[in-house]
Amino acid sequence: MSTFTETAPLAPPRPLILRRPKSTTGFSSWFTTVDHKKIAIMYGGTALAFFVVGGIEALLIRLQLAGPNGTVLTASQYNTMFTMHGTTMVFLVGMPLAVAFGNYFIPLQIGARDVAFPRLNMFGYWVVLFGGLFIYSGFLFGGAPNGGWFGYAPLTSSPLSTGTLPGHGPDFWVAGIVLLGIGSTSAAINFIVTVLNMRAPGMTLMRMPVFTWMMLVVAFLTLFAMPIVTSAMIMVFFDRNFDTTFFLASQGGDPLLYQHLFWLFGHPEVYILILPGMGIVSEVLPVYSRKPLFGYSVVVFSGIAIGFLGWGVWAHHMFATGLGPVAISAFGLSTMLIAIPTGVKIFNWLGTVYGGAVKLTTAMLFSLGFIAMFTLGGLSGVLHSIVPSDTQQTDTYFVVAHFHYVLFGGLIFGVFSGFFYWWPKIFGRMLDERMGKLTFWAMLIGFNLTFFPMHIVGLVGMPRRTYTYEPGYGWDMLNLLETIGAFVIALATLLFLVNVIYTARRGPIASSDPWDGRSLEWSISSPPPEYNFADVPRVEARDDWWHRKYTEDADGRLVHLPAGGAVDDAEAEVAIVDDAHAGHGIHMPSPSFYPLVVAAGLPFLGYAAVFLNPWFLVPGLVLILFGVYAWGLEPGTEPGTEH
Ligand code: HEM
Ligand SMILES: [Cu+2]
Repeated sequence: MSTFTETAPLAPPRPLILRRPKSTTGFSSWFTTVDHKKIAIMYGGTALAFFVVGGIEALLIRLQLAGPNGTVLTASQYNTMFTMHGTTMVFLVGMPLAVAFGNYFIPLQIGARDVAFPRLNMFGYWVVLFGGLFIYSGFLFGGAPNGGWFGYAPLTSSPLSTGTLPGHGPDFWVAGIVLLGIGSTSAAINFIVTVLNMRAPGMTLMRMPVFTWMMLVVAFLTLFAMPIVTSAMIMVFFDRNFDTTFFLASQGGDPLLYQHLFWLFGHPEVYILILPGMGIVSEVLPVYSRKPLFGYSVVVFSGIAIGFLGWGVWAHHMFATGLGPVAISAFGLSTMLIAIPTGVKIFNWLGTVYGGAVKLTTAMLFSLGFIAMFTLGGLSGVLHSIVPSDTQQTDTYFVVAHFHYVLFGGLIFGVFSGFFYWWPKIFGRMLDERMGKLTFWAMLIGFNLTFFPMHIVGLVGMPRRTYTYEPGYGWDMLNLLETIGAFVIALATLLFLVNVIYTARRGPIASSDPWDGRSLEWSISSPPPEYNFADVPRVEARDDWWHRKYTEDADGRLVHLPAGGAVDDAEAEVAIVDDAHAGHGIHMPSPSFYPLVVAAGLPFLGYAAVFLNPWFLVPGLVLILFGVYAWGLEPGTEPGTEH
């Protein structure tokens, strides 16, 4: 029989190897934060930095092609530039930007205090940052990727290809994509669980804001698409290093297998990049049209339909490979089909604006620009789905024009719309509208100047991934225009950054609801407190916040509700004070070191793969195992911390 010699402690002592970080403010807190809003800002800042880098690469490409016989880059540098440009824009700009907005606004829009897995969230961010730096470190250590953003095997997989692809370029690319896949999968899992499990009472799925809906679809696409490309990467890695022959035709392998795997990932990836933009636009248009979104459920279901159909069209990237008439007819048809839900969405957006009290703010301009540019890109996409014309257009600049209309028009215009719309909520200050409008017009004009002529040079035969060309094909003038346009886009981007820096100090303070918004994020202060909602809201309708502000009189006219409605500035102040008060007793997850430790171990595994040097595994595994162990033992919330 044992006897108690002292009062038993309530919980067994925890073997904490490092002291738990306490601070949620100040510089060091950025390395340990688990706050979804701070992590979102880090994602956004990182993605913008990579946008500048990818943009500089684009400018170098365009300088090289500005006139015939360009000498700005060597052929091999050119290969590196377009590969890194594409890889950067897709994996280090597009996906992280979407995750940034999702991270910030999914919890706010569904009335949650955080995402489901705050530390996994933090982990995902650091993996993406380290993964990006890892790929770029190829420039220092033996060759940056140079096999194009689709890294076609056997170009990238054959040991024989060392002649065409000297150095470690493909190795960095292969390992880097796997790392980035780990990061985006973490975010996807978090979004799915957050949306499905953490909605405020009354927030049914069909009351969710469209942005959150689209991010849910994106998260599922990411979750299913990344394993496919990861498998392909591992096979390339094995072909390169361990004498397998998955993709080597000379030894019984099949290069087409790589293309199937890549595009089975790659086409859904395109929707991973565009659906967030569609979601943002679906938030912005109703607010500045002062009307509810036209056909909410149709917009949601067409988004889901795109999510499903996007899996059935991958082989339209392979029409020129001789798949056979039945296969290409089927994929041609399924590709035409996907234009239907897309067209339906465009119709709904126009229906939202039509007859509305439209206010042409910068955010609204970018959303309208999105619709126009994306529609043009969609139309040239339909041309690609017609197999005979695709056979002419494929791998020409016509394709480059098409996918920039879709990606730049769909992703970048959507994201800029989101910047101007949500900036006041995130940073508590308004961006300058005059500078913003100038940014928009410069970007719209620069964009069309850059990419419209690409349709024409493509149709008259300029191949994509052309390093240089002779004069006399009729390409010179158009290429010069494209280059000038690219610099106009660069100016527009610069102006946006100036706007950000300028308004960080001088910008007017934003009220909690500066645009008279419709969704829940506008019901709390700008920026929101760490715990988001002092009282978890009870949701009674779609556009709940709007319905708390307005009602209809007997004649169906909108009436502003005096009380309980929009918080004006004075009330917002009070609300903040109240929040701080109410915040007492709300327990938020505590900061942590360990997700950063685990993430820091992963690039070492990458280097081990690139250099086939097992010694890199040692620091990598030490960091990962220690980090995972400590993370596992650490409680989610430290008792006795402030929140
Ligand atoms: C400043 C604006 C941009 C300019 C001037 C630009 C220019 C170009 C050019 C000229 C190429 C073709 C290179 C070649 O085939 O030799 C290219 C390729 C590409 N761009 Fe852009 N681009 C811009 C922005 C973007 C954005 C925002 C995205 C995506 C979100 C993007 C994604 C891609 C991709 C995926 C490729 C294909 C790379 C490859 O073939 O491996 N670009 N870009
Ligand atoms: Cu596709």
